[in-house]
Amino acid sequence: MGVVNVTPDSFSDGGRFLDPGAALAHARRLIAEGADMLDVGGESTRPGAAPVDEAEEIARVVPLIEALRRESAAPISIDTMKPAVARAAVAAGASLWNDVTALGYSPDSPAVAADLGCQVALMHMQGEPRTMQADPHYDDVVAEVVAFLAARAEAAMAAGVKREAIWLDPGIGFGKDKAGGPPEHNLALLRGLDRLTALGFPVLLGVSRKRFIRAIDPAAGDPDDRLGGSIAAALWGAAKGVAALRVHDVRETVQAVKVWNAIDVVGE
Ligand code: HH2
Repeated sequence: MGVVNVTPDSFSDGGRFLDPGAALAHARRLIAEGADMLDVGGESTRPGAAPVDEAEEIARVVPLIEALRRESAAPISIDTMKPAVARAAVAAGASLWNDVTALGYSPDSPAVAADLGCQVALMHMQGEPRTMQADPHYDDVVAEVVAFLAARAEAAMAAGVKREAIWLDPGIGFGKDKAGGPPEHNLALLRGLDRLTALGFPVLLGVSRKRFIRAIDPAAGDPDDRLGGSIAAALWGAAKGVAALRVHDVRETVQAVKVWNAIDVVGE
């Protein structure tokens, strides 16, 4: 899943693709590089990010989704917490609602997801983006994240979302590990991915360019400098059976997964 952020302030590529032409060119490039799906977002969820008005978010993402739909069959995911944005994006051609609030932003979200009939990715986050890195706390991060996602999947199904439509995501970097502290929560979640895949839903994993890489390698201060760590964590996810990797560097990740797969097949 290749990331297309149509935002002025995303943590790794904010502002680069706010212009519709630049966003479309970037999306085309990710498809050419081997992305099986594109994740289009019009609101940054990085720690401290300011919320975006619904109409503004729709104006950022819908023209891009429409343009992509005209020229490519690649599935499109909409990265939004707002039901109205998901509705507009699905009408424009998106087929997956990627919600970092696991359909928890609005009481209407589960019913809207059921009504849209699209796929839904439910992600775990502690707190909300503005403050989530201040002081996250867990007694047992893996157990709490797995229990939360299982409960959100139940809530989605109770509202009418089909079981086959649900993806789960542990939300690496979302209310995990105090800013500047050791990466304990994120690493525990990566180590414990088996316990999430055991729920039987496809798992989506977003490790690309995230801050926990800098916590391990302080030389990786700039998000663009985190490719090696991103690929290492992506391959770990692949080994644990995740169904999709949400990445900024599609070409490099596709190559890494291909090589890893080739070795794994020979090894069987
Ligand atoms: N990470 C980001 C955004 N959306 N969605 C899911 N399901 N999983 C993730 O790990 C995830 C996500 C953060 O990355 P990015 O889009 O590059 O930054 P920003 O939120 O600042 O736009």
